[in-house]
Amino acid sequence: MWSIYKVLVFALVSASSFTPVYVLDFCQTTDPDCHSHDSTASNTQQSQHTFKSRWNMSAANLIQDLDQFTVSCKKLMDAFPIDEVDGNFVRTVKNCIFSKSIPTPLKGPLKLAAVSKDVIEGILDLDTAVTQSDDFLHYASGGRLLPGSIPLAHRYGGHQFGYWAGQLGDGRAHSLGQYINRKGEIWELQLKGSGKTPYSRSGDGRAVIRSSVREFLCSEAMHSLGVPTSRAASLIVSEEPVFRDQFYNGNVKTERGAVVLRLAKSWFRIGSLEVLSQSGEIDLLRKLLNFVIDEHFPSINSNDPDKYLVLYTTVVNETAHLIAQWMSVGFTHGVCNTDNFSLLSITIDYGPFGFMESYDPNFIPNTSDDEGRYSIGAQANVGLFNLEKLLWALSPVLSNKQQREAKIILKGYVDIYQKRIQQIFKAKLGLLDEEEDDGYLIAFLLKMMEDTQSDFTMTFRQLSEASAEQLHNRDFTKMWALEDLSSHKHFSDWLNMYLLRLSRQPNDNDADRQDRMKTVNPRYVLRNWMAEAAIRKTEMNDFSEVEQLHRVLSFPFITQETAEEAGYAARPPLWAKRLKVSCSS
Ligand SMILES: *[C@@H]1O[C@H](CO)[C@@H](O)[C@H](O)[C@H]1NC(C)=O
Ligand SMILES: *[C@@H]1O[C@H](CO)[C@@H](O)[C@H](O)[C@H]1NC(C)=O
Ligand SMILES: *[C@@H]1O[C@H](CO)[C@@H](O)[C@H](O)[C@H]1NC(C)=O
Ligand SMILES: CC(=O)N[C@H]1CO[C@H](CO)[C@@H](O)[C@@H]1O
Repeated sequence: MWSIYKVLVFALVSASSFTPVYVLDFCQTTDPDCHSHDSTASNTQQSQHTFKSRWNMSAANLIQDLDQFTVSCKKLMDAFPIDEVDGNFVRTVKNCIFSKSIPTPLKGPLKLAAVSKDVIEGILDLDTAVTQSDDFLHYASGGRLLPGSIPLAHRYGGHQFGYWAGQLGDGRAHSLGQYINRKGEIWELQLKGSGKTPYSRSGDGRAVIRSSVREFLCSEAMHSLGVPTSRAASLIVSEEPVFRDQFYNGNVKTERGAVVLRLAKSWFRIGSLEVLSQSGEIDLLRKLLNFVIDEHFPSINSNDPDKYLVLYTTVVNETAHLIAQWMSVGFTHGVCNTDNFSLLSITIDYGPFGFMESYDPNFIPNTSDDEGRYSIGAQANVGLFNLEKLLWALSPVLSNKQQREAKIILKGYVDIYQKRIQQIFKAKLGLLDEEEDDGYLIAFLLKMMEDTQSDFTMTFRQLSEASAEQLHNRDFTKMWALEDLSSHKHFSDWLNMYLLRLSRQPNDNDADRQDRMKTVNPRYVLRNWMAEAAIRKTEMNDFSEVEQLHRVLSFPFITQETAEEAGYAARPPLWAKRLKVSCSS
């Protein structure tokens, strides 16, 4: 297996010809505030300003009444045969893509623990005020169905930890239907933790507060970091007892059930295709592919005889880009099975994920993953594995010639990934143009970070915040990550090389470099200890910290007073080191 370090060094010694990207498009182009420069503004002012300019929509235009909010299952139901059997009992399902499945209401009292205004208003066109109603609590937790909703559970399969696992499917998620918003975008709404489905296997169909807080916060934080991801609209907690063996050590604890209302343009996965190929349902495979192409890949011509090959090419490219973006912020997914990999190449299924703190290519967020199959450094390779499985799933609808071409395309994956990684890390260092030694400069830095266990996020951030003069004078007061890094015996060599490299950028100045770097190097990421503190409070019905984290992480590139006071950019507290990720969800 590769590690990111090996991948980088490998890429960096050889690669040289590509177009450099000066400022990475980490944010939504429609989002004027995303690239705004560092400023310590008061949070409320800042978010009000941003909310307005983000949507440019007066409250009067938003839907005020939940009865007016309808979703539709028509497209999905018209496109595919639906499981003929009803009922939420576990079974093997054939010849369909979905089973009808009614959510099981959570036992009350229910409480709204968090809501994403960005999603509620910006995607769902709803006035946030409606989330304060009892109706919303029931709609968004599975107790009542939205107008038009016929809840569905999706049948899929997948390779888990390297092996074919057979039928998997939505075991605790229900698709409520699609919503087409004012911008004409199609979004599929899902509840997670809403009870058993035909695909629950031995599970209880529930999700606990712990894992739901993590999914809510992380999916929204990833969006704000500019990483393609599913979104979260709300988090509702209940008093329903749920039993979990958190560390798989026989120690079962009673936790509380929770439901996240989440959305994505589509929830189809590599495993959605694999299950059809595996069971020889080739007509249905073709139907699903045509549907996905028509609905989500408008640039692919549906009459093109090579359309499945073009789809494959697109997924290979976008998966490489997605994983490179994960690496750029130290995100480790934790369970990159083929059924947790989206066909639209967005991040889905937040489970035992983690943001790497001390730089370590072997960082593993899932403490039970002893082999390190899904360590941060292995992610690029796992992406390749999953794309191989995708190619296998597509083979029945590809001619021999197309299969040969697809294999060549797959070979190109490594190259796409490495080029992207190099662009990203150059941008993280503020490098313009191109020089032969750029790769060496990056690899050198990462090696020093590894040796000194420097914090990944804050090393890059503090390099952005330090002026060239400060760097030159090694004036790292309050820059704890750079202090750690500078203990390396080769630090001065590297620093001299870096400063010289920066001084050779004729169309640049130091302030521009800093500004540029601050738009790609976040100051705040969802560290485990931060999530943990919010989880503990949420479990006691105190939602203030979830809200605070959600707000802070919506502007990860901007220094914020509340975040500084909370220590979100400070050296992690001592207790954080002893923290184990809660794996069962
Ligand atoms: C907001 O929308 C109005 C009307 O559609 C438009 O005239 C105005 O320029 C927009 N403002 C911004 C900041 O986009
Ligand atoms: C590959 O994907 C990236 C990210 O979505 C996109 O910007 C780029 O244009 C794609 N490249 C090709 C050749 O399609
Ligand atoms: C963590 O890794 C172990 C060992 O591979 C695996 O059995 C377990 O399912 C993983 N946890 C999650 C939540 O995926
Ligand atoms: C977080 C999450 O949803 N992970 C899923 C990934 O896929 C496995 C099956 O391979 C599921 O069991 C997990 O729930």
